[in-house]
Amino acid sequence: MCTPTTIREYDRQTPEETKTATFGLGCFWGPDASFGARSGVVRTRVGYAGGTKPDPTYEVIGDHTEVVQLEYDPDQLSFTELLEYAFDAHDPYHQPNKRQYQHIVFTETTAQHEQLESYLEANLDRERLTTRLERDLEFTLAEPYHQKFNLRGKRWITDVFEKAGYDDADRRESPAAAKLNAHVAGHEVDVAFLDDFERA
Ligand code: MHO
Repeated sequence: MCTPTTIREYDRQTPEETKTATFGLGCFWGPDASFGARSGVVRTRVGYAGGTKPDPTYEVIGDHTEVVQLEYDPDQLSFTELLEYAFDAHDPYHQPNKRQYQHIVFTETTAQHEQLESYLEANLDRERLTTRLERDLEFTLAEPYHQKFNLRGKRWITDVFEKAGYDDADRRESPAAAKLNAHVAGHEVDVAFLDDFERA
């Protein structure tokens, strides 16, 4: 059941140590939900990255790109698996003209960078690759309006978070919210509290 208690309990049980991964895959609402569905993805948030202009916002995005940022449990999921999902989720040989929606794979550590190199070597044609590969990540959170966008207007869910005492930032960072957002977007989500989840 989706109650304030189940949400709080689910969020309390999350792994202590997570790693982050950040991808530009077009409009960030989609990957927020599709990555949120994956086992081992603990938290999701959306924002702007990949540009140089200070303080990007949705209205004044400048030269930045919409990105999704994931916190994942390295005991359950590897960066290479996330790369598989990310490359399945876009065409690596076609880059949208609009910078806002471009494809970018960020690597934040040497280990991630090495995994990316091996992934590319094994799976893709480097010559034709148009996806941007970037190592310097400066991430700016998107507005609360864009976080877990599929929950927007779903009062029967957002009320539960409110009753649990969560504000916008708490909900954005909530592992339970990531799973619920994925679920209402129509993704298969393997989480016990969703088994008997119904619109109240
Ligand atoms: N064309 C989409 C873009 C949203 S996305 C956050 C829309 O407005 O529905 O860029």
